[in-house]
Amino acid sequence: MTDITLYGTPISTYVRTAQLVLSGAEVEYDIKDIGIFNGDNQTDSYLKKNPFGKIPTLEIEGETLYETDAITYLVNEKYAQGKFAPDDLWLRSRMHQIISIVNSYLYVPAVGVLTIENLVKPGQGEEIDQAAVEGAIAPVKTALEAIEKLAAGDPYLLSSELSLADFYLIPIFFYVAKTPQFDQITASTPKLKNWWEKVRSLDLVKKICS
Ligand SMILES: N[C@@H](CCC(=O)N[C@@H](CS)C(=O)NCC(=O)O)C(=O)O
Repeated sequence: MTDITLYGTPISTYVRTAQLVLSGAEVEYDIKDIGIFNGDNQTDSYLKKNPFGKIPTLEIEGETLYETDAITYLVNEKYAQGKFAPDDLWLRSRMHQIISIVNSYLYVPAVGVLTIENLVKPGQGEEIDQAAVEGAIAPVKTALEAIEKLAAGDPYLLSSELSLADFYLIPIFFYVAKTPQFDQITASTPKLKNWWEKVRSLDLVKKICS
């Protein structure tokens, strides 16, 4: 039992982003499973912690913190001496730009559509909505091409060091790499494809995304 609790199910990409930062910072924490397909995230007790019913939520030092950007900021500053954000102002701004692209333009078509349709619905005996899948390809490609242009680092997105931007994109690649559309959506982003081949074998990534 620790005094840090992460609420959420570990299949969630945003929960995994929080876990990558927590584990990367070597923070010990407990995870309290809050499912998103079984209504756990809509119970009165969870909505008191997070009124939007989203996961993750972090409880720490008697405080409740939700929104992945806030959680990763706190954990990185408090426990990792800020090492998952580049010192250089421009690189740090690029990191926030990539995170914002993930949140605003990539997450819904990549996770909400490609991942749910291809990887979740068949397991629940539901039919894949092929029109939705087709419709998600262009917005995913636009977002990945934008990130590809900003990803000037080697081997990681911004530099030779992992940053929060990597931690946002890794859990999404973990799923979309398993979809039949992966080659199509990464056809014009060879750097990202190469990046994924490297990061997927990191111990930290294997520990959190499996
Ligand atoms: N803005 C939120 C988004 C988190 C989010 O969308 N989480 C998904 C799981 S990956 C979720 O809670 N989905 C449940 C739902 O929308 O009902 C954050 O940054 O934490």
